[in-house]
Amino acid sequence: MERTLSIVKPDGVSRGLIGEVVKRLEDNDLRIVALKMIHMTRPQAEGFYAVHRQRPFFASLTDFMSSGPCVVMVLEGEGAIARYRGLMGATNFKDAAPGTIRADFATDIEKNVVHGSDAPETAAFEIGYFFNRFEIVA
Ligand code: 3AN
Repeated sequence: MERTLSIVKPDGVSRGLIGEVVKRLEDNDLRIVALKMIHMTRPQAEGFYAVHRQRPFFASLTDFMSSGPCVVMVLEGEGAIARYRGLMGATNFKDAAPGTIRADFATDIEKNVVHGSDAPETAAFEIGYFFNRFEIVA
């Protein structure tokens, strides 16, 4: 069993896509074991994306991620990290495979509806960033 962090980003929340994302998770056997809505401050978004601090899009990305509420979830399942990234599609929606969340809904490389952890180490950091162990169901 593997766990991964999923975020419905501010564009996904404001466009009414929470249910659409949740439906795809449930249909694909990614069990939601924690879920909440948050509105990050800019410093909180900067902490979350600290690995991207040197990237040219860091200021814009953290501005966007703190611009409105997000839904953060912990997903559990066999190969959850790769399977959820498969459902999300490529970072740039123009490269995302047909039928993926980003191909179907993203409008922009930055405003791309969802986030998912990319490796076990990042999943552990990202889950711990938002959830304590009492908030994750067994
Ligand atoms: P992913 O979310 O697909 O794992 P990362 O981790 O490379 O992608 O990038 C984190 C976030 O930064 C992306 N979800 C996207 O919002 C933003 N981003 C990535 N690359 C760019 C870019 N070239 N220009 C603007 N924003 C970007």
